[in-house]
Amino acid sequence: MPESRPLASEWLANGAVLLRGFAVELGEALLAHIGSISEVAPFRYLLMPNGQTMSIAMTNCGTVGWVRTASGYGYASNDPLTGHAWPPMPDVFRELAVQAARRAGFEGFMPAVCIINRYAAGASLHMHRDRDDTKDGQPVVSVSLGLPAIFRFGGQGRAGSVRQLRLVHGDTVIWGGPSRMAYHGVLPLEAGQHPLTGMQRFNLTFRSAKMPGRQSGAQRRPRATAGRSAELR
Ligand code: MD3
Ligand code: FE
Repeated sequence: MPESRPLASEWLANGAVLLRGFAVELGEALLAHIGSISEVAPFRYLLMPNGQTMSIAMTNCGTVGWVRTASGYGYASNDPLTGHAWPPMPDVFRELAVQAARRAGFEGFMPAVCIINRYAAGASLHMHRDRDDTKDGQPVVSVSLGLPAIFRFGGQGRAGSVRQLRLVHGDTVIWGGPSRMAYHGVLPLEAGQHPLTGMQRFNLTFRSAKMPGRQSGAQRRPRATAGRSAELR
């Protein structure tokens, strides 16, 4: 693990920390696992509530996975494509996420799921909030692999200033505290070649999944609006 190496850590916003290059040394191992995971749970393009298909492909590993449901999005313990359980989260994934969270001050982070996003040239993610998907007080840890992307993030509301950040291979961001509810998105991926991923970018997000029926009354929401990407457009 890159634990002993001195590392540039940048404060991005309240609760958000960028660890430049934190995952670089693990790049090959992470990508090899992404390959084996996608043999069991293939990348797929989810349908958005507006009927269009997302431009990024997605799969999962861990005890649950992020899926399209009848009424939106949610976690499911089986892959709807295969009917089988999601592949287990590799130890190297979990260790990376736990160490990154610790660096940012989140001791005892326990990721249940890693959502794996795959971007080809032109793929983008509209500004959205991941509202209902993580347990209170737990951060989201995100790892960028392959081609660089321009990541955008704003405040708690749709209005307000949006900042842009270029995330390159190995960059790791911990989104905790108030930042977890910030609007964010990714600009269309610029075409390019990366020695490890070719023409693609991968993003891993580690989350301590909040399962339906296990949340407290204060967070319960109508099914129609439940889901971290309910606001994807
Ligand atoms: C800030 N993924 O999967 S990672 C997503 O690059 C998602 O694939 C982007 O947004 C990607 O939902 C961005 C950075 C990220 C992930 C989750 C967050 C930032 C976040 C959750 C809350 C706040
Ligand atoms: Fe998101």
